[in-house]
Order: sequence, then structure tokens, then C-alpha cells
Amino acid sequence: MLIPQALDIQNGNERHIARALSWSENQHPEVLELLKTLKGNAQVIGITGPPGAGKSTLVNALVTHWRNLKKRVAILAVDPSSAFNFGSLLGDRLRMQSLFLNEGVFIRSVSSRGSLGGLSAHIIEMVHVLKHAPYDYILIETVGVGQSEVEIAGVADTTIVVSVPESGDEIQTLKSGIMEIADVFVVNKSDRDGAQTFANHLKKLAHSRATANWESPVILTQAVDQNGIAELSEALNQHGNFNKNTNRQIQLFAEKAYAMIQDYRMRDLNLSTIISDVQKAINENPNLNLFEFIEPYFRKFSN
Ligand SMILES: Nc1nc2c(ncn2[C@@H]2O[C@H](COP(=O)(O)OP(=O)(O)OP(=O)(O)O)[C@@H](O)[C@H]2O)c(=O)[nH]1
Ligand SMILES: [Mg+2]
Repeated sequence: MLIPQALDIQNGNERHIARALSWSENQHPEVLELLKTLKGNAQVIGITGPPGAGKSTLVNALVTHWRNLKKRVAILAVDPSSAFNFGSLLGDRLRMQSLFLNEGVFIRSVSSRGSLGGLSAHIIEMVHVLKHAPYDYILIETVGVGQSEVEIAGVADTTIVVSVPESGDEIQTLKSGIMEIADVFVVNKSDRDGAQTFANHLKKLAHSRATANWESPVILTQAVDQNGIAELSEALNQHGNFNKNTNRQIQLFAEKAYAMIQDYRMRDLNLSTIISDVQKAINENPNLNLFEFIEPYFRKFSN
């Protein structure tokens, strides 16, 4: 079995990169030792938005743009766990095949499995591996259903929220949560009616919640025709530079640390073990007290 080496990852050896990513996904006992030796500061860009908004097309367009500039890109495609989206995922695989053939582009699908309402620990680890590898940008694409889009905001340095002009209800959806996570707004399919009006609405919203340091720009794109992509890339670079100089970095680091601590603490604990513990305890004491029962687990955590 190949043991992933930091130096090989740094040199861009895809077998070593892939193996290290598998170590994270499978919670290999030595993954922590490996991760401790890795470092890097490529910009991590999350891209989210409702199904069909054009996220995958945008990823394709951005990668095309960056490859023309000789930039190297890694893509993590976060699989929605529900069967409902399976069809679109297969479509993505087919479309992404042209990227696969492109040297300097690395693509990996990951599941969005099991996180406790927080960040998915294995995705944080996988991003850490990819940062050590020689990529200029790391893109994470999620399907915007459920909470995966909010999770991604904690992993990404820069979050793009993609929407499309046609639905007036869209603004309502954006207001209810995912608005907060956008560092850059994209109005894709801007070839359609109402794109400019919709973008103006978004601009007002973005302005109303701007900080002294950053107001999320609204970029109109036509991903299928590569329109607006250079402008989007420029906005991403600007946000990347802005990020280096603010408290936001501390906030992001702390959120990731919190998610990882939570994950590692819970690792040797699962519901089926607890069920069998409860069975034993109830046999001994039919009036088992819940809080007496859980206390030993806390003690286990605190050493
Ligand atoms: N008219 C128009 N169509 C576009 C544009 N960008 C993407 N599309 C089309 O919109 C459809 C959905 O695009 P995808 O890139 O698969 O969207 P997605 O957000 O990745 O979709 P899911 O992965 O299912 O959430 C495809 O048929 C694209 O060709 C655009 O700028 N204009
Ligand atoms: Mg897609």
C-alpha cells in the first residue's frame, strides 16, 4: 500500500495526493501525523447556489480561464448525499471529463456525509492536503440544498453564491441565510430577461450589509459563453488579497479548529456503541438516570 509522502504531495504527484485524500475520507489512524506536516496557502473558493443555476458550468469556465493563465486548479465536488440529485451528478461527471484530460487540473468527488450541523471534518482535511500540493486555486462546488452551502462557507476563504435572474422569489431565498455567506455574488444566465434588474436588487442588498472593508460585488456572467469570467476571476483575486489582512482569517481558523476538535473527540463514539452501553446499564439499573449515564463519557473527553 502506498504511504502518502509530504514531499510527493508538494511535487504534485497525483497518486500521493489521491492517497492522502483517501486517508482523510477513511479516517486512517495516521492521517493526523501526515496532516501536521502539510502546509500551504492557496485560495480556497466555495461555489454554491440552487440546482441548475450553472455552478458546474461556471467551474468549467473558471478553470478554462485559469488554465489559459497557466494556473493550476484542484476541484472538490461535494456529492449531495440524497438520491434526488444523482442524475445531475452523473451529468456533471460527463461534462467534467474534458477537464480531467487537462493537465494542471485535479478533480475529486467527496460525500457530504455526517457532520453535526457544523463543517464536514473530512472536507477540511482534504482541503488541507490540496493546499500542500502545487495548486493555485482550490474550488469546492456544492449543490445548494440543505445546509451544505453554509458549511462550505466555513471551509472556503471566498464563497461565491450563484443565482439566476428568472425567479423573483430568488431574492427571498437569498435573504433567508445564504445571503450572509456570499463574498461574491454571481448572476449567471445573464443572457436572460431581467438580469440587470435582478443584479441591481442584489447590489442594494450587498451594499446594505457591506463592512468597512468589503462589499460583495455582483458579477453578471454567461458561463456557457465564458462571458464575465475574467471579471469574476478578478473579484476572487481581490477578495483573496483582502482576506489576508483581516480578522476574518482568525474567525475562519477558529471555526475549522472547532469543527476538527468536535470531530476527533467524537470519533470513537457512535450510536450503536451507546445503545449497547445503555442496554447493559439498564439491566443493572432499570431506573437509569440519563445524566449519571452520560457523565463518564465527558470524563473520557477531558483527558
Ligand atoms: N442560457 C444559459 N444557460 C446556462 C448558462 N450557464 C449554464 N447554463 C445551462 O444551465 C444548465 C445547468 O447548468 P449546470 O452548470 O449543470 O448547473 P449546476 O448549478 O451545476 O446544477 P446542479 O449541479 O444540478 O445543481 C445547463 O444546461 C447549462 O448549459 C448561461 O450562462 N446561460
Ligand atoms: Mg453541478
